[in-house]
Amino acid sequence: MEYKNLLVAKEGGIATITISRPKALNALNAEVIGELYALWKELEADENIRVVIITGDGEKAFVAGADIGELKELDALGGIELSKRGQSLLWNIENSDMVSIAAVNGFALGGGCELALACDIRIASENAQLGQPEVNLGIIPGYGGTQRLTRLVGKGMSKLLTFTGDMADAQEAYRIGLVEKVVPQAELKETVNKIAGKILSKGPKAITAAKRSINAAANTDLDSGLRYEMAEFGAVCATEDSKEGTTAFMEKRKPEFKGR
Ligand code: DAK
Repeated sequence: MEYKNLLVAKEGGIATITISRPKALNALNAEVIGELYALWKELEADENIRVVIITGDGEKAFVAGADIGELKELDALGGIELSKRGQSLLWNIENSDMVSIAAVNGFALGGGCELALACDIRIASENAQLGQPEVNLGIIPGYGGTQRLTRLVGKGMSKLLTFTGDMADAQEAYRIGLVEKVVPQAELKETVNKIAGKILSKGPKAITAAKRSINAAANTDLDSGLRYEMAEFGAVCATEDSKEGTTAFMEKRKPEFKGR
């Protein structure tokens, strides 16, 4: 499929999606959401792709939010439609067997911050600014920001950012756990590719099981989470990859994982 607002590059198991609406700082209008939804499905169907990097075009913005011009025109039904598509896109990203990394290369505001929050890992450039400024517009986060931001940085910090609409610069975002690493803009791509490559070198089944188990931690009580981990652990023990990984260690060689 052709995408008007997305650049897609695939290389050795890694897909990089660049959201490209430079005139609106890569803001998410309904068309971009629809394209991301379709592209995500396309990547899911490609069994070679195991890590997806999401970034924004240019050096100024990751995604500056939902498209405010479009939001202004929304009626109730339109709002529900947009919400359905956007929320299921982010749910698909969060619950995918593929690992997602947000390369936050500038402003990640509102829906842009929420997109980054749905990814597994966030790496920011030094010029990045993240926040949920929806209250400035008289609305609240609508793509899961109140939930995912709170789980990541805690209730108080989530409220501070959301109630004030203030942006956190990259260092502050790192300090509060909103991003996992901060690097100079010139090193962002290389850093993210290196992390993606490292993840690719591990057993695919193990990465998926670990992702599901860690996601469960945010959604369940400790006892249920531990039971979930136990079941996933049991399942990976039955994979060829777990035999290969442990045998390779004993034989002092590098494992060759097959994803089985
Ligand atoms: N939407 C549309 N256009 C945007 C935009 C946005 N979010 N952000 C920036 N632009 C456009 C600007 O209008 C400007 O266009 P021109 O005037 O050149 O035509 C161009 O991008 C460059 O922006 P600026 O001239 O403003 O650049 P500055 O460097 O001065 O400022 C800025 C950069 C990022 C601080 C500023 O652009 C800004 O404050 N932007 C808005 C950020 C924001 O409030 N984001 C949150 C949007 S609300 C929902 C789910 C989710 C949501 C809503 C509903 N449902 C489930 C229904 C989410 C809501 C949001 O994200």
